[in-house]
Amino acid sequence: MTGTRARFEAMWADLHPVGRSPVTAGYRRFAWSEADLTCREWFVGEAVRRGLDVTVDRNGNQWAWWGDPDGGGAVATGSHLDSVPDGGAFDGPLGVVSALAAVDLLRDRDVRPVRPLALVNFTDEEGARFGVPCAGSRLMTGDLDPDRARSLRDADGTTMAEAMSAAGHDPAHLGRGEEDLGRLGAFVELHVEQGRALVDRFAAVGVARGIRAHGRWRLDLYGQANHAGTTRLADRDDPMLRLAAAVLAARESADRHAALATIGKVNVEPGGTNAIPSLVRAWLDARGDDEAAVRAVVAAVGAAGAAEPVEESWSPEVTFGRPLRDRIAGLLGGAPVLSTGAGHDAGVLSGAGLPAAMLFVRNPTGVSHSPAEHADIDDCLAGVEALATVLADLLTGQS
Ligand code: HGY
Ligand code: MN
Ligand code: MN
Repeated sequence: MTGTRARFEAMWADLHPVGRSPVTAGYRRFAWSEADLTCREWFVGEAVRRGLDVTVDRNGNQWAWWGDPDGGGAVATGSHLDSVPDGGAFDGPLGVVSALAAVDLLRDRDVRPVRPLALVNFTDEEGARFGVPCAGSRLMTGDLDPDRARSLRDADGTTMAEAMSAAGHDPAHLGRGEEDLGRLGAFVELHVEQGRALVDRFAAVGVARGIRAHGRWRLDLYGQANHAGTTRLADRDDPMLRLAAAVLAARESADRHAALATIGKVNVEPGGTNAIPSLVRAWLDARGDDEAAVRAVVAAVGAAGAAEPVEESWSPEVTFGRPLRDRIAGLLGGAPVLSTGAGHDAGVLSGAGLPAAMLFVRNPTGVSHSPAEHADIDDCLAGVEALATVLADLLTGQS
């Protein structure tokens, strides 16, 4: 594995500084930003170095091909390179770097694919800039309307269409990629685990059972701007009080419905220390074992905040298909099978009917969406080995 270790660490070292905050050590690789474009250029360089043909689909997703893209039943693997604000180094990039390292390993072992292999960097998986997660894969599957996507705005008011155009990608052709989907026979995504299941099982690699239902809603809480020092309490219409009620309701209803609810992003207007806000805009991230539980939490939060939650994205519960999952678990000697509450492009593709699976790599603390996110190099190499084993089987075995 020394060759793999050296190659993995060299790629990791190249990516490591891109979009990393010197203050927090977290990453800010937002879709179509300078940091994201640098990551995209890095991906192309690594692919070209391996003689892979790089294409960009109508939705901006990058594909690096080993074999003829139209060879039929392609196996795809990869993940994303964008991040949440102050995200960790592994969420997304581990899947992309491992895919490249797995190609090297397959070639070391003289594996001769009978079907094409595509390495993919899905664009805008986190939805950190424009608010819709898995935007690149949702556009590809038709799960995200292209007109809605083009008009999504970031915090500065820049639309996704403007950001894409500025990055040199024409947004005019966004939409379901029949041809792109038609090329694929299966998708396998390797991802750092965002939890402690593998730690608790003393296992380096696991296989995904499925993804819990989850979505994002926006609460617009309007109030009456006024002076903090002269407005009597009885005369106030302060939306902050409704935000407080909504946050407490989120925790209470999530607990009651065995769900998870987070309000991690709040915008206050006008944002003056000595002014009662005119508007408090808050985003709810709710997740649960089924849709009913999630929607019960959303309803409770809306009632507490006295505002109708505006749904910005919805991801139904995903159960990855047993044939591919069992084939992979078998290849990996009965690796633990785990469910997750984190969304992934593999879930979007599975929901669109493509056989999809995920491999998880042990995260010693389980912490993610944080600069503290980590995976030990030996576990990363175990992930590459596992991915190469799975790809060798899928690329040479019976489809
Ligand atoms: O939010 C998620 O579950 C994923 O990180 N996009
Ligand atoms: Mn993430
Ligand atoms: Mn991810």
